[in-house]
Amino acid sequence: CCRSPACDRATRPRPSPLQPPGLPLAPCRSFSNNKIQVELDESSGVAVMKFKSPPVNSLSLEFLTEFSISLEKLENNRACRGVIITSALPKIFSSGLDITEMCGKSMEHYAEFWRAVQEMWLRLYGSNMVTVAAVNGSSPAGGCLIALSCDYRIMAENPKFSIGLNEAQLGIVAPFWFKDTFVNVVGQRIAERSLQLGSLHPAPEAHKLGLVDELVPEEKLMEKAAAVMAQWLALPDHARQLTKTMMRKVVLDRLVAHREEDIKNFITFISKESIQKSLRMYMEMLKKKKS
Ligand code: CO8
Repeated sequence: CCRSPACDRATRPRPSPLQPPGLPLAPCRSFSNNKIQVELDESSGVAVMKFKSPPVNSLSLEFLTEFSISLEKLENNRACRGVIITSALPKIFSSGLDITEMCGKSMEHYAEFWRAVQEMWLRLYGSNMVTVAAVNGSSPAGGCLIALSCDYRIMAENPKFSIGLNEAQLGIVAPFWFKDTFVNVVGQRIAERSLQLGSLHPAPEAHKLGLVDELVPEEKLMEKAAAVMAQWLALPDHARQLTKTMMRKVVLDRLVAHREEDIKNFITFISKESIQKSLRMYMEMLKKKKS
C-alpha cells in the first residue's frame, strides 16, 4: 500500500504553510503549454493552474490532453500538495467542451475526444491534491464540471457570470458521471431540477444553491483561494486524502467500470443526425448573438 501516491504523499515531510501575500516570492517552478500555464510555489506546495486558451477556454482535445498531463505532473511532484485552478482570460472560466469537437467528425475522433474528457475528470475528481476552483468568469457545462470536481469552489461575485450544467439547452444529455458529480455537491432535488432545465445560475444564485461555496469580489479571488488552500493544507495529508477517497470512490469506480460502454454511448448519441443538427443550431445561435 505504501507505494501508492496517496501513501507516499501522506508520509513525506510537509512543506511550510502557504506564504501570505506581500512576503518575498518563494521559489517557483513553472511550466506552460499552449493552453495552460502552471506555476508551482515549492515552499508552500501550492500550484496555480491558469487556463489561457482564447477566446473562451473551450475544452478541445488538445486542451484536455494538456490539462490531464499538467495534473499528472503535479500529482507526481513530491513538492506539490494543492492546486488552484483559474482562468487567465477575463470573464470566462471555461465555456465547456469544445462543441466543434463533437460536430461533423469521425467515430474515431469522437472516441478519442470522449476518452480525453473521461481522463480529465478521473484525474481531477480522483486527485490526491487539494483542489480549489477560483471561478473568475462564466462556467457552463464542462467548465462547471471542472469546478464541481474540485474540493472547494470560490466564485467572483459578478451576477453576469453564470455556472451550471446546461447540456439540456443544447439538446444533449449530461452523462451519468457529470450528474453524479453535480448531485454530490448540491443534492438530488436541486440537481434534478437544474439538470432538466439546463439552468445556468448567476453567481449569487449558484451560491444560494451550494453550487459554489463562496462569493468574493473578483479582485480578492486569488487571495481568498490561497487562504482556503492554506486552511486545507494545515491538516495531515493522509487523513484528508483517505477521507476524499472514501467520499468519491464509488462515483469514480462507476465510470472506470463502464468506461468503454460510456464511450460507445457517447458515439452513438453524438452521431445521430438530430443531435448534430441541435449542436449546429446552437453554434449558429452563438454566432448570431454576437452580430
Ligand atoms: N465550443 C466551441 N466554441 C465555442 C464554445 C464552445 N463550448 N463556446 C463559445 N465558442 C465560440 C463561439 O462560437 C465564438 O466563436 P466565433 O468567435 O468564431 O464566433 C467564440 O467562442 C466566442 O464566443 P462568444 O462570442 O459567445 O463569447 P462571449 O464572451 O460573448 O460568451 C460564453 C462566452 C458565455 C462562454 C458563450 O460563448 C457560451 O455560452 N458558450 C457556450 C457554452 C456552452 O453551452 N457550452 C456547452 C458545451 S457542451 C459540454 O461542455 C458538455 C457536453 C456533454 C456531452 C454529452 C453528450 C452525450
